[in-house]
Parts: sequence; C-alpha cells; structure tokens
Amino acid sequence: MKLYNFTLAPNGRRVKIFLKFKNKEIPEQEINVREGEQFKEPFKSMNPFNCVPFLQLDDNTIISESISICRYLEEEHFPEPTLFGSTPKMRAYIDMWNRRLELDGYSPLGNAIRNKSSFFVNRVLAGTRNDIKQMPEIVERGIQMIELLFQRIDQHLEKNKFICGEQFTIADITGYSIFKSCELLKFEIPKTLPNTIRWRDTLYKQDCFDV
Ligand SMILES: N[C@@H](CCC(=O)N[C@@H](CS)C(=O)NCC(=O)O)C(=O)O
Repeated sequence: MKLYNFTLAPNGRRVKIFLKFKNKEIPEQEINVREGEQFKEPFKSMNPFNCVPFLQLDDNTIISESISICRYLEEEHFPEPTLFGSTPKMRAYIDMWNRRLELDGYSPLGNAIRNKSSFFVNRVLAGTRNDIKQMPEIVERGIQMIELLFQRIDQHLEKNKFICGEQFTIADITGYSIFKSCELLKFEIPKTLPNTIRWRDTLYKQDCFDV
C-alpha cells in the first residue's frame, strides 16, 4: 500500500499524527496540492475528489478521507494501541465524538479559513480551481459554530481528560486540528471556558502531534 499525501495539508497531518501515535511508517508519496499536482494523471484518476490524503491498497482500491484511512490502518494493520475503541460501546462513543467535532467544528472552521484567506481565492472548495466566490458570511458562521461547540463541550471536559475520557482517541486528533484552525483564524477560546482551554493545553503536550 502507499499513502499519497502533502506535508502541509492539515488532513494529511491527521494521518501522520495517527501513524506517529502508533509508532509506524508506511510507504508515502508527496503530491504538491498547492501546485495542483492532484489534477494531473495518474492522481486525478486515482482520486476524482482531487484531494489528499488518499491510500492506495495493494489491489489498487483507493481510500480517501483521513479518518477512513486511519480506521482501515487500525483495523487491518495496526490494532494497538487503539484510537477507535475496542468494544462496540467505545467504538460508537468515539465515533459520535469524532463526528460531532468534525461536523460542528472542524468542517465549519475549514470553510471559514477557505472563505477568508486570499490564498484560497479561486480554490474556495478543496479539490477545485474555479470562480466560486469567497463569502464573509461563511467565515462569520464558522466562528459562531465553534463558539457554540466549545460552550457545549466545556462542562463535559470538566470531568474528562480527553474528549472521550481517560483514553486518547482519534476524536482528540480532530480536536487538535480544530485548535490549529482556531489559531489560523486568530480565534481565541473565551476565558469563560477553562476546561476547553485545559483540553487544548493537554493535547498540545502529546508527542504524536510533533510530525
Ligand atoms: N474530508 C477530507 C478533506 C480532504 C482535503 O480537504 N484535503 C485538502 C488538504 S487538507 C486538499 O487536498 N486540498 C486540495 C486543494 O485545495 O485543491 C479528509 O479528511 O481527508
């Protein structure tokens, strides 16, 4: 198998963090998505969504989506230590938190960044080059959504070291990506949400994020 990735891509970093946590390496090939290499062959036929990361299996199956790649790698190759949970209850609980964080935080922030920075003019949607306009309302909505998410999780974090309890999980990798997106947007976590700040600080000390 081979992982197609780009060092500076936040979603690619999620797979790199996963591998670092597992202390594993797999064959990789860099695709420079800033220079549009993903739109050239053979990459564009391999992944019509024109994004990284994606994993090519030995039978040529392509798995894109960073979390799906991590899930496959854990289930097929690197089961321990688990990041997705080892019981049906924990798998559902971790998946629930990961989806909440992605849908209510990471995706809205990603859209906010792509609608704000001049770097993303003509590339507002990942994997496209076109004249879709940047919209300030999407930036504003991203900030509103992250404020709401942080307000909703702060009390839960009072009794939980990581988002799913004592155990570091894939949902914490998504949480870390949320905090890095907040930095890019220069959004500061309100001081009234001390448990969210403590979670961020705990995550920032984990070795696996040094990739
Ligand atoms: N939901 C996908 C998102 C993939 C994605 O947005 N990748 C970005 C890099 S972080 C990309 O390839 N962008 C190419 C572009 O902007 O044209 C995942 O989690 O893997």
